[in-house]
Amino acid sequence: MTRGRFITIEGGEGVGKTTNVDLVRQVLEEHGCDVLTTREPGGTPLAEEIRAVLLGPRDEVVDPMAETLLVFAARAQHVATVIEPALIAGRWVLCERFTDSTFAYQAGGRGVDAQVVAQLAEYAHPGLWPDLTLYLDAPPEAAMPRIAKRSLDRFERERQAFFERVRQAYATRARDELQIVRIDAGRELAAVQRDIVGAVKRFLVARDDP
Ligand code: Z5A
Repeated sequence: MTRGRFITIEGGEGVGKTTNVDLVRQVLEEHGCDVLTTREPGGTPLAEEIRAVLLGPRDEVVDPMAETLLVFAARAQHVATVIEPALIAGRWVLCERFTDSTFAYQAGGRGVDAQVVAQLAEYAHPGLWPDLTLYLDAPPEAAMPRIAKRSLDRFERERQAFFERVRQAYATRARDELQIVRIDAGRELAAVQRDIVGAVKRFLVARDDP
């Protein structure tokens, strides 16, 4: 059985991650891939409970390391019970957000040491990194108005400076990690989707399966 591939979709609030999951799934399925879609934080009953704890607005200030450990607790459960078994079974896993989000939000946004995030990642998902990451990038001033009408979670209530640090951390990851493909998501949806389809098709052509 050939191991499946792990594809993630990353980016800030309102850049179009959820909007484009079905599109990516469709392109993969047209190529004969058996696709499992999932998300973080979440993807299992326990991890979804941790998601609710993380996202719910609260009066208490949340310590950045406590937040980081909660993210990784959810991720360890998700990887062990959903992602790894699917990959071993030859399925392709398409996940909204993964550890690049932790580099962006907890290291970039909150100031947690990126080396600590890297170490925790090796404990939570040893040897597992995405084969392809579609990084949808748009300035917060373009993306935030898209979600302005819904009730905002604890992260979405942060200030502009926080989102700028998150975006900067994503930019650093995209520069350093070859599997990350940056897509300009500040444009109209049709243009964004053209680039997403192109990136996925290039990955499919380049993959080295027998
Ligand atoms: N978090 C963290 O801190 N650390 C971690 O390690 C992880 C997560 C994994 C929840 O994530 C939070 O968890 C997240 C970081 C933190 N922060 N927040 N908030 P989430 O993925 O559930 O939350 P999100 O990023 O806020 O989701 P979102 O706001 O729904 O963004 P999206 O999925 O990228 O956007 P969308 O729902 O696809 O689109 C939003 C609207 O824009 C919708 O009406 C679309 O029709 C519209 N849209 C989409 N694309 C376009 C274009 N191109 N033009 C115009 N309109 C568009």
